[in-house]
Amino acid sequence: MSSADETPETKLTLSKRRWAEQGKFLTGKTARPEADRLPPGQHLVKNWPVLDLGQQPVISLDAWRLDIRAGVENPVTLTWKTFNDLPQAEKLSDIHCVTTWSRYDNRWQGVSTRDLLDHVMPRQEARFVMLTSSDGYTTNLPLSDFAAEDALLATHWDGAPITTEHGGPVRLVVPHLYFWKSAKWISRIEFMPGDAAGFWERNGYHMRGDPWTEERYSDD
Ligand SMILES: Nc1nc2c(c(=O)[nH]1)N[C@H]1C(S)=C(S)[C@@H](COP(=O)(O)O)O[C@H]1N2
Ligand SMILES: [Mo]
Repeated sequence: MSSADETPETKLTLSKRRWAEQGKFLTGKTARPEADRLPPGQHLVKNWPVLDLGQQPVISLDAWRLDIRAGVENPVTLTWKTFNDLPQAEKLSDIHCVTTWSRYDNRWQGVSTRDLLDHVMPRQEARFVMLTSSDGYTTNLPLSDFAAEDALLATHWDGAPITTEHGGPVRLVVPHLYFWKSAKWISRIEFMPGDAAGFWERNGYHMRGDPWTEERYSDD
């Protein structure tokens, strides 16, 4: 509800104010002592394993599209050019896979989810996100986790374009959740008022997937 004496706001300040009201920036990564860096039940690896459903779609940059149309004030179909015109970010983070491997210090470049959210502006009632990928994979997560400070749509890892097997040209990285939430070959992002299960979530895995509290499997 709006009052008559409401201060005029730009779309950007409005979206920022909504985030603040909903406490969306309060979740995400916090500083941890090195000894607490590895979540329970995880072991450290130096290599980078490949995990997917076995289909690794090869997508040319000309053909690449990212649809963000559902549940937003500014629906867009991004091309490689319009995606790369968004502000560029660099993030350093650890990977935690539910199959118990973790990999430290991954350097990612791409577009931060916060800058993407400022661009598309989820509707006020949006609370959850559904991600769809070119291999048919889907996964869901809370909007507050998608909007974490170190989450991004990554195009580069360790200074080079992300390879096809690891989800290039563009994959999501949400480092504070198990890695199955980090959709490779991302092609669609939908914002929803209620939660809905993606591929692994329909197959017994947790709706949120916090490695620190071992949210591996669903309780029911
Ligand atoms: N599109 C897509 N994204 C996906 C998957 C998949 O099968 N398809 N697997 C997920 C799982 S279970 C994990 S552990 C990570 C693995 O990413 P990596 O192969 O780059 O290590 O990707 C996640 N994202
Ligand atoms: Mo996984």
